[in-house]
Amino acid sequence: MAVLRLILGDQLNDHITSLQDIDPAQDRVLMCELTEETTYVPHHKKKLVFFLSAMRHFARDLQKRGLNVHYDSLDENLHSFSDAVKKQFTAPDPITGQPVAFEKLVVTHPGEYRVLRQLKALKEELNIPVEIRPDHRFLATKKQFADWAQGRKQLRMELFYRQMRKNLNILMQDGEPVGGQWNYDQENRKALPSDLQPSAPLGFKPDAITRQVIQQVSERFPQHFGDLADFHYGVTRAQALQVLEHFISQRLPRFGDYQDAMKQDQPWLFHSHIGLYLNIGLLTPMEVIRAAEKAWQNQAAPLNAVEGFIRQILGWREYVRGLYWLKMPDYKKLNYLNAKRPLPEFYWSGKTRMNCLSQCVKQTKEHAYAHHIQRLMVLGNFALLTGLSPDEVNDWYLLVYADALEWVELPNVSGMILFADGGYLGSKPYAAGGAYINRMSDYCKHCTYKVKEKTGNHACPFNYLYWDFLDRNKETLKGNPRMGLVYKNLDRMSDAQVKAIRMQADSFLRKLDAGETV
Ligand code: FAD
Ligand code: DLZ
Ligand code: SF4
Repeated sequence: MAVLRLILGDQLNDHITSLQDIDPAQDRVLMCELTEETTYVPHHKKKLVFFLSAMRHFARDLQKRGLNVHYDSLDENLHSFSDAVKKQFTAPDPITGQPVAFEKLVVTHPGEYRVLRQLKALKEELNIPVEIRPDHRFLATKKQFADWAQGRKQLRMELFYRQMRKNLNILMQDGEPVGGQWNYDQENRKALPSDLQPSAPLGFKPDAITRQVIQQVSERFPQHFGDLADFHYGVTRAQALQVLEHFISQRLPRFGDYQDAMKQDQPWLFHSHIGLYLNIGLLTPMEVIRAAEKAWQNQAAPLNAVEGFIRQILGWREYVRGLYWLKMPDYKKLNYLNAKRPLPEFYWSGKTRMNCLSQCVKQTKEHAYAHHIQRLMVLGNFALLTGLSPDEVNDWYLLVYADALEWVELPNVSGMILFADGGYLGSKPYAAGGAYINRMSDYCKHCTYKVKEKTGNHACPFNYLYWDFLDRNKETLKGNPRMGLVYKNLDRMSDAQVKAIRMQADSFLRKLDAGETV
């Protein structure tokens, strides 16, 4: 009997488990553009173009392979996966005039808890068998992660990463890490020299399919955040592979050195810009890791760069995915620091005198991209220090970045930047004053605030917000062994100093709440 095979928008891979054992003579592949998926958060316009165009290209390629693909475009106005599947079970087949009696629905495990719940509900809703297959694109299964986490008081990415290196024999020799160390991060914190110019990222001219999607997105989602101009992302596997090759040859050698660097008007630096392709299925983590490892074996890139890059994918990416499935659905509700402040307007407009924030928002708006340190130490640090509501911050990160899907966005936001999980993901909050941003960027040179001033009208707000954050959350954070030193420093401050910090932070936060430009 025929099988209906549903491919979700982030499962664009020929080897996806839902396509294994397909019988091209009988089975039907279903792909659908849905109101719910395009609007459950109002995604950045470029993210929408990326997803919808990549989906259309993938469907076209499956059709070229001789598969029977039913593709519902936005014009069908279907709301949810449930509506799209229901239609397949009830609508008459164009040839026989009768609905096809599918034996079952087959789908690969979705990336989001929200969608998993919907797919599970389909069983009862439509009274049909639904087979949810594992997603083999990830390198650790949900169970492997849960087994690793079992009995551990604290989960630490570094330990998980070492285990993954051993399990998969990556950058290993005779059971030991190559070069004798697991981690070369101490070499990976250089500021960018002023005369070093990263090459432009590889871009692609939109083809007819992408141009049509751009038109539709501009008409249907005019109120969504983000610019549509100059869409240059790849939308096929062949293009994603070109981006990977370009990164390995042009940028990987310096990825490590300048991983944490930020520079005025330079959004791309030495990063790979492949997160969106990995997350949608156009690249697989293992092929990316092997390509980087090969570059080191061929002496085309140094170990600090290759190890640092591989750790992001084999370590962080797998770790946050494991954590997401281990802790959902409760993870989404966590708010350890009881943060409640609404998201300031400048996260949309970029209108702030704080140059670092304005740069990061501007780039996010233009490209649906910001690199890790911008997300973490500028946009994230501000959200942490000013106590922004985890729900609002999560929604923002989920909609603004082309690589954002909840399984990876949520642990990074609630865990890594907001410490809303109380320390499952990281052992302490990533809080920092302006000195860190000044060390890693040239933003402060272009800012109206003075990064060296601690208080006063011209002082960099990060400086007093940092101490005010520590002071405000003293009861909750003081017991954290990794915060001992900073609390000792706070305790050494005179009452007058603490009072000045509190007053200045209070005045800043009032302005922020009143919608004034800060
Ligand atoms: P590179 O710097 O070149 O890194 C290579 C790859 O490593 C990335 O493509 C990504 O797949 C992986 N990676 C690196 N860091 C992480 C991490 N912390 N978690 C998971 N994977 C990682 N990444 C997403 O893919 N989607 C998100 O929605 C997302 N939201 C984030 C939100 C916050 C607050 C922070 C701090 C980080 C977030 N990240 C997210 C992680 C990281 O910032 C992006 O993966 C990265 O910036 C993508 O750009 P790139 O491909 O050039 O990455
Ligand atoms: C992100 C996204 C968007 C914007 N649109 C669609 C869509 O129209 N149809 C679809 O199947 N998937 C889309 N996606 C990706 C889904 O949101 C993603 O598959 C789920 O979040 C499950 O991980
Ligand atoms: Fe950002 Fe402060 Fe530097 Fe201005 S001075 S760019 S606000 S860190």
